[in-house]
Amino acid sequence: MSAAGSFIVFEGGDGAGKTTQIEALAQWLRDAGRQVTLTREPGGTALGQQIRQLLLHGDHVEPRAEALLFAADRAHHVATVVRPALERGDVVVQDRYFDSSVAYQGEGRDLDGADVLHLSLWATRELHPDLTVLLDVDPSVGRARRGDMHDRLEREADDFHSRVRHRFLALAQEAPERYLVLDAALPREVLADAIRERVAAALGDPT
Ligand code: Z5A
Repeated sequence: MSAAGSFIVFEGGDGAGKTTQIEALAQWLRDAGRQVTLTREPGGTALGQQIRQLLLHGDHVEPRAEALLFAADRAHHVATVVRPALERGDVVVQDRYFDSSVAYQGEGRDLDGADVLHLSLWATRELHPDLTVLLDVDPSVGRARRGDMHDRLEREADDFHSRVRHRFLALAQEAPERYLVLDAALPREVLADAIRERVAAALGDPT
């Protein structure tokens, strides 16, 4: 598990509002006197930035190579950023983690989800989040919010994004005690309040 600190992950489809909610949560935690590490995958390290560029803005990548590159980013990120922060006692608030691999590569790319998860567990020496906030978004809503900016995965068809969405929901149903699932169409402040309430309970009230 996550040693001294706490590990909170945000997941969901593109345009779900993860960045918006992560920033609000991090500010609230800092105002409450918590040390926060805000990070993301892919791209939470210098090496990860290069992997991110290849994955999201490069040419075609074969599905198995794609899964391995996300796992390589994760292995380096967890070892050099996330675990050290947790060992310091930080609250790590992270945009995407291994559920994204299971949903996008396992379901979207039609690889074996168990294989994809196993790869991430190996890469991270089995570091699980303490809490995963899943912002559940209809792909058409997410697409409308994103506007004209489309990376390599965002350009995939609606069917791909629907399968990804349902895999995220299935993962949350398998372990409901470790997830907070919210309708991403709710107003920003309603979502922020619900997230704060759950995080406060998970951290033993940081205020
Ligand atoms: N990926 C993968 O395949 N496998 C993996 O293992 C991992 C990732 C880790 C990373 O994209 C891509 O990598 C992602 C999955 C894949 N691609 N796809 N497809 P990213 O990290 O660059 O971006 P993203 O995760 O797709 O998020 P995003 O598009 O940046 O959106 P967001 O962070 O979830 O949302 P936002 O930026 O906070 O909000 C989007 C807009 O909506 C913005 O204008 C907000 O003002 C607005 N917004 C936010 N909340 C609301 C509410 N509640 N109501 C109305 N409007 C709102």
